[in-house]
Amino acid sequence: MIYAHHHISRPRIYNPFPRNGAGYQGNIVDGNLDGNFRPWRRNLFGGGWNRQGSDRSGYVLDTNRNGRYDRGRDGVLAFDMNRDGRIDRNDINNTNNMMKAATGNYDLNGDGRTTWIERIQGNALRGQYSQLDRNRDGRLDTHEIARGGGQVWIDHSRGGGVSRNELYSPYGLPNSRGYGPSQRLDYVDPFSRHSHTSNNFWGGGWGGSHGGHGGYIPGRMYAGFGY
Ligand SMILES: [Ca+2]
Ligand SMILES: [Ca+2]
Ligand SMILES: [Ca+2]
Ligand SMILES: [Ca+2]
Repeated sequence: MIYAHHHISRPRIYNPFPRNGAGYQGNIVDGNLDGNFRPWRRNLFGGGWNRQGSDRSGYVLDTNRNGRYDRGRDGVLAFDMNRDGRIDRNDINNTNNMMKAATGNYDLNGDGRTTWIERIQGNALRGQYSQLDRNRDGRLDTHEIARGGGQVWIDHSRGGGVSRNELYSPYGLPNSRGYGPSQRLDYVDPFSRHSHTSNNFWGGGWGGSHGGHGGYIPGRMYAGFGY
């Protein structure tokens, strides 16, 4: 996947017609969940304006496939990391940290060095990830996410707060135009930084298959629609 292997140059694309249907999408690490109005620094890999390691960050599923986080459109992966029965922004930030740590990146605050405290935290987070990844294939699939209590947060109100009615099971997400629950989150792969969604009701139709309308070729991005 282009998100992991840099020998394939990843184009910087502004796609005026983002594809909203099923298929592959990139994951944005350290996504700036409060929008693009702050002077974050540019993400090295074109993932938008981020401040790495901010406690306001999240692990974004770029479901409208434009390379940046869009509040109310894109999903944010959310586990109840402190197990207090509710999901808040700390959980969401720690989910982002866990997804980084899963790949061996323990520089949680993104300042370019890994302290011994980050190493301890990162080790623990990596352990949490490997418990979620029950079949040890490196990815979290729908069942693994659900069994771990994971949800997808879509900030419909665009205010940055997490409401209960903004949290979705990985089995039933609205798509990035707000239709739903029409999609299933098939898996999230932190190593190659992509995820995949399928249509629940039109599976195999437009955008639902690998080689069809929703097909995906590394290095290219298509304007198309899932419906
Ligand atoms: Ca987006
Ligand atoms: Ca919590
Ligand atoms: Ca650090
Ligand atoms: Ca797995």
